[in-house]
Amino acid sequence: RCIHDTKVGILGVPFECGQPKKGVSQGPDAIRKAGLMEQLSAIHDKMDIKDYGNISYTVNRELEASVPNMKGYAEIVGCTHEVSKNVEKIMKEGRMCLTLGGDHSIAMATVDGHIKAKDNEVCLLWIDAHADCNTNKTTPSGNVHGMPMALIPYELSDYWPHLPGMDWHKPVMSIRNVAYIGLRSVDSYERLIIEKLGITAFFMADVESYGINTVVNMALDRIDPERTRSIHVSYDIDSLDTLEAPSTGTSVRGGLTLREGIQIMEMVHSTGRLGAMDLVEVNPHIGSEGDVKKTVEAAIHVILAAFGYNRRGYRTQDTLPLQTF
Ligand code: 4U7
Ligand code: MN
Ligand code: MN
Ligand code: MN
Repeated sequence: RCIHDTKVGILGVPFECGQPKKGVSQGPDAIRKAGLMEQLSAIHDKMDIKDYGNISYTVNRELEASVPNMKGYAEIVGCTHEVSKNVEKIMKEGRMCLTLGGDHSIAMATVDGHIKAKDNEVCLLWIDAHADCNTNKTTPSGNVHGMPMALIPYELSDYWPHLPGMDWHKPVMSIRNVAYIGLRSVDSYERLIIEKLGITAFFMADVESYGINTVVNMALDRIDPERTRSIHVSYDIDSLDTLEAPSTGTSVRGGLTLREGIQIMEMVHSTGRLGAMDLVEVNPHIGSEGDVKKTVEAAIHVILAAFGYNRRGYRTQDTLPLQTF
């Protein structure tokens, strides 16, 4: 049983303008209602969890349609700035930050806040079926939840036009400190970007060949060889197989099992260097009641593993009460 304090701040981001399907903004409340706080608190008695509630933000309508092929641009600018400031604040209060989405466009802001709180000593694990590294020139959809990974690293900053209202967002992280796990639906320009920049990417075929344990170790070796950086995990629930997490907007079959999804976060937890985690793309308006329950429970399992829940059970300080045998 972990005897150290675990300080966590939870931030809800009920945002859905980065993609076209209604309902993903209900993700944070669905996850809370399923008992997240209670289950996190039960991990051990030194858990110190604070729910910062859901963010609110204002939208500058003048920004609307100011960048081609970025749907919901004005909302995205308003929301992401607020998210970045909140993540930075929560982390500067000495807490790990758990951000509940919302669609994945918010991750450019959670990573930004983390980088500002930790002076860029951050590495990033992107757990997803998709690579989310389209720019507004390569996107087949115009949906910004398919773009955050192109906004984060400085190596891609020249591929963007001027983004009005986004001057707070400084791409300072190197793509060398980023790895993907779980990819199986990658657009052809995304593949070009991954190969041209040499981004560390473990596709489902790699998970199949090496096993998830080796994949996570290889990923951490590549993105943080000194093992000193604060780890940011951006966890898209659609990394899991459709059977495990059906209630999400862009589900792709042939994904991670829940066992593999949990194992990733147990391994990250055991490094002792998890700084922040996003859990995004849970959409309680998709699928049956049973589908939603399954998806929300999967999200909670993955989160619990990140903050120290152990499938082996916990050690007791007591000795065995032998007289009872
Ligand atoms: B998610 C897509 F074209 N690549 O850009 C796009 F396939 O955050 C999907 O991973 C993006 O769920 C999926 O629209 C974004 C598409
Ligand atoms: Mn995805
Ligand atoms: Mn994603
Ligand atoms: Mn999705």
